Amino acid sequence: LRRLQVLSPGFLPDVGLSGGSLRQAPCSSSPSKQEDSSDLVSVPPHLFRDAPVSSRSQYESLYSQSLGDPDGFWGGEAKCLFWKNPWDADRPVCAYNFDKRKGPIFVEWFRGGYTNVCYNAIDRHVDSGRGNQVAVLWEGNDPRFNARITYSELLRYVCQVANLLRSRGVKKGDRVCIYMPMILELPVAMLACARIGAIHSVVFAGFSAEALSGRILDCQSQVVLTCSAVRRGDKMLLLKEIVDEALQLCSQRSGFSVETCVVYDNETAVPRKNVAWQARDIWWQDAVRECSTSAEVEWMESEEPLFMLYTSGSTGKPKGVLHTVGGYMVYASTTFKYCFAPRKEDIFWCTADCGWITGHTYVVYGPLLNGTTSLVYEGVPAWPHPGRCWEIVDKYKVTAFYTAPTLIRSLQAYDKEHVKKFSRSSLRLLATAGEPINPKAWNWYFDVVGDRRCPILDTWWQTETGGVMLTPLPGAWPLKPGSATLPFFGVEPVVLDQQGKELKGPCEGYLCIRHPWPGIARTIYGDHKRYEETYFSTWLSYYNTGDGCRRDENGYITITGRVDDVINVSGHRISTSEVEAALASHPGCAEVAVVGFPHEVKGEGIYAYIIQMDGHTDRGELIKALKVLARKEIGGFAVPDVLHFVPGLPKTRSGKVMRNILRKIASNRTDLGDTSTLADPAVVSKIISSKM
Ligand code: 6R9
Repeated sequence: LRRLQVLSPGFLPDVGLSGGSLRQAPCSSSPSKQEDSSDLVSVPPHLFRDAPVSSRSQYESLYSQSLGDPDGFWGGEAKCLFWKNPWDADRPVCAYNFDKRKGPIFVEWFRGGYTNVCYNAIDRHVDSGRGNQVAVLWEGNDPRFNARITYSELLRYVCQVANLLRSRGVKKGDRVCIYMPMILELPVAMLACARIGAIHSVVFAGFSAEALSGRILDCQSQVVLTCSAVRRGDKMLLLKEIVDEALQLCSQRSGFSVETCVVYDNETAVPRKNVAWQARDIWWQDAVRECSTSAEVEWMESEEPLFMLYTSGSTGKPKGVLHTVGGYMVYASTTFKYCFAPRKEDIFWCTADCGWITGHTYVVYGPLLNGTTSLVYEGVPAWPHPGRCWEIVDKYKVTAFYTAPTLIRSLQAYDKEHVKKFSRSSLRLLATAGEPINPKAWNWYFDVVGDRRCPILDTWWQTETGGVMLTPLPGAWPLKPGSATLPFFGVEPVVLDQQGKELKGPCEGYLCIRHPWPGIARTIYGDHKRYEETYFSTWLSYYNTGDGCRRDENGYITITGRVDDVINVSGHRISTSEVEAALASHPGCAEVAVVGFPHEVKGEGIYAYIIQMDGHTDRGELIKALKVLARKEIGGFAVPDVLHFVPGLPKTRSGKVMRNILRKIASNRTDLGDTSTLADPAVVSKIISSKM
């Protein structure tokens, strides 16, 4: 029996739960004991009385409207933004084909409408008298450096950069590669592109020259925007050197040469005179100074491209996921409004780098489209001390904090004191994205960081979805640790079984989406066939997310991980994240990654990589305890065959654990592929040498 934990006596959650009793999910192969041990958590809704949605019943009726009358719902949301020309009234707001058998896959929203995302994110607020409000707060890696820019100032700055780009020949439809650290100029550069209709391709400034050159070549960007160098934590990154090397690779490999490279002079990291210079290079500051502070807006048809962003698939080269103007703008704006229920005085801090989709949608576009103040942080989370994040929260009175579970897990390894010594009283909302959050990390986030006052939005979505797809809405229904709960408006998730049959009620299977929502990516740049094959071929007539999920009788959806992370042990389908959650709940365990490996008897065995918590010494006891936990939380079949203690895990720079590498190490394979794009490539050999 599940206990409903109500933290505020006056608040009864608005769900059809009678006492909260739960049946086991019907799929015999779905071990869900791990979930049974976690309670539903209700947070007193007083912090969100003015939220656009404040109860589940209100959500249900708006949700049905969004599915039943997309024209009414999305048309209404789109009208909150400025359109130079309205979209065609004589056709539906959305036209699409999700079924290959009926012809090419396509999605279109708001056809015939003309707008501009930069205009909506900045000019609109200035025009309505909010020019003096702070648009972006910036905190440097070094706590002594910070800056703030109002909407009016941002408008002038963005216009200057737009003019600079135009003066270098950039026009509508051209690709501009942005390889910059988290300085104020990064959002400025993105918005300047959006203003003139150029397609920005932000490449995370942590990728190698090799990776950067591949991305520049793929989209043939004639202009690159970068920065001389940056300090992150104790490390110095010489970005301009990396760009030079990448551009050399471009010309060596295919004779492609970039015409202009604009370099922001970051004197706090490296003096100007130390930066190697080429004929194509110009200094950002020198060039910007010469440019006018007003720039015409390029009015864009709704389906024209806004940006592309490269993301890795399970195979092959990175995909340039392409988003278009109208749909992305409406989706970024609408999801931000409902999920984060922004108030005028809010300070919104999303820790994601603008090099990832979360940075695009919830550092830049979502907050600015809503006229909110967004915080940009240049540094790393636990530097120079493990409490840096909470110090920043207090310094700027941050009201909403949005981060990745990996950050929570890494901070959780330190003493609570590093959190508790900061007040955090300005916080009213916490959120996560990017990977499953295990209940232990969730509870730490909720108890220690949020003092059990702040709802946690576990938001599930993807680069391809443009914005949040599954999420709790703050204060509107009880939370469940580890579950992204319910679909956002206009999103109709379906759960399929192995045969592609839609499952009803509580179940477990493959997560797909039935209809398009405005934020769905329209294609993979230059490779529409790959788009069709990746997302619309496994299951015909749905968008295939590639994730597995479980739905309970409350309708709550819990992501069980990428489908390829599912292992099959003696016929039991086990999600690796489920085993991970069980093991990670032990206090001696700092981080865990679980993969399958070939096993003579069981088909697949379970191989667990464990990072032991600092100060926890008795390994023998820990091994025993972990086995007991897996057995207790999931079942005997879920007890790992191998428990391998490692000093670190191979992670991408956005913090995702690269399970394919771990899988190969577990099966003694040596063809580990390219490990150079890992956050710390050296960790791989450390893991191999620690293998018993
Ligand atoms: C936004 C972002 C997408 C993949 C996605 C899924 C995983 C994201 C999650 C989550 C469980 C969540 N993922 N959010 N898994 N719970 N709340 O991260 O986009 O980098 O494209 O990654 O991340 O596996 O399919 P992206």
